[in-house]
Amino acid sequence: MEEKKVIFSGIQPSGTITLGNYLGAVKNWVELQDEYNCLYSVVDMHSITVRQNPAELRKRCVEFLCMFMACGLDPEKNIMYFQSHVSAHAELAWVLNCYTYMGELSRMTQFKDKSAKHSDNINAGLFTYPVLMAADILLYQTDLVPVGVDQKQHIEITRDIASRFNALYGDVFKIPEPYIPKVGAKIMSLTEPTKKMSKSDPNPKGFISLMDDSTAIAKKIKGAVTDSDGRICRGEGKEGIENLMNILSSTTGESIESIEERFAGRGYGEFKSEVAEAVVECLRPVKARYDEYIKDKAYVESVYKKGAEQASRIAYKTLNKVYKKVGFVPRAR
Ligand code: ATP
Ligand code: LTN
Repeated sequence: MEEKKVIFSGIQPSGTITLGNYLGAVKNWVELQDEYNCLYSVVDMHSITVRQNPAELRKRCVEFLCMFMACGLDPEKNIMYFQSHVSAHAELAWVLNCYTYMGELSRMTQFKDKSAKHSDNINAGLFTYPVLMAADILLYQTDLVPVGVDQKQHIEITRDIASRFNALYGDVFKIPEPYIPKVGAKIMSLTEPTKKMSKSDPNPKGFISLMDDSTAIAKKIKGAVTDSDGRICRGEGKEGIENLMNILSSTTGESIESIEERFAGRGYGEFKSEVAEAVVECLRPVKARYDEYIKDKAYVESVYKKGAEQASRIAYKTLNKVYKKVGFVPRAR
């Protein structure tokens, strides 16, 4: 039988999962679970590159895992775990740090954005963030990395690091490909539609949290920034409307063309109501399942315990190979 291809992706437990994370990432992961061997990690180690409140971080990690399951990821079909529970991530990241250049890291746009945003805490972890991400991916001999378009540059640097290492030591790492959805790859902020919807946005009106109730969702969509042109179509200066069209399209499956046709000559009010309804309907079953999982502590624990065990087994195979290649003495048995 042909081996299934490997998928790896991660999400930082910062803030609350947004509609952007769902449509750009998690929703697509669900569609992959039968065809691929998938690993999904709550990347808690990445999240401390920005200061976190410890108690909140702990709580959020569990909430994120419950959210994965509520979105439809089946723990029997996917390996789900907390990054800090598989120490091979940190170990490989150290080695890869020694094969990554300051110059290439300083070109990362996420680093530039985050260091501008957190100018009081530009720590070395923020700078080497992409190296830890490369380790996440390369440990599992990953074929495909499903992410939103903002992460493409990080996949490229992962490929560069892996190729550099392979050129020196032979075929150690599989070279991964990004896997970016056609619609929903970049959901924009509702208040600033030229910026991506972000779960760490200090203004909650900018994003829809998967935890928001239907009234809050409707309110946020009705208040979404648009334009004064009055037409529901794509185009210059239409980022707000385009974003709502993308949201409608990815929540219902209707094509952008069909939305444009159907709403020709109709007003923004009517359009926004339909978008709000589509989002509420799309999130309703997710929320109901989430409420069940979050109550079942023992089950959730069993999921992340098993996930970390399964992930460790795979990860250490790669790490041992790497240690051998770079010349570390094998552990005495
Ligand atoms: P932060 O605001 O803390 O940087 P984020 O909301 O950008 O977080 P990440 O944890 O960085 O979320 O991303 C998790 C996944 O969700 C990634 O695959 C990312 O590409 C995707 N993603 C994040 N925001 C969006 C968005 N607005 N539209 C589509 N996909 C997104
Ligand atoms: N950097 C990503 C989160 C992330 C990730 C990964 C995604 C960490 N490790 C490995 C895919 C594969 C982000 O900020 N969205």
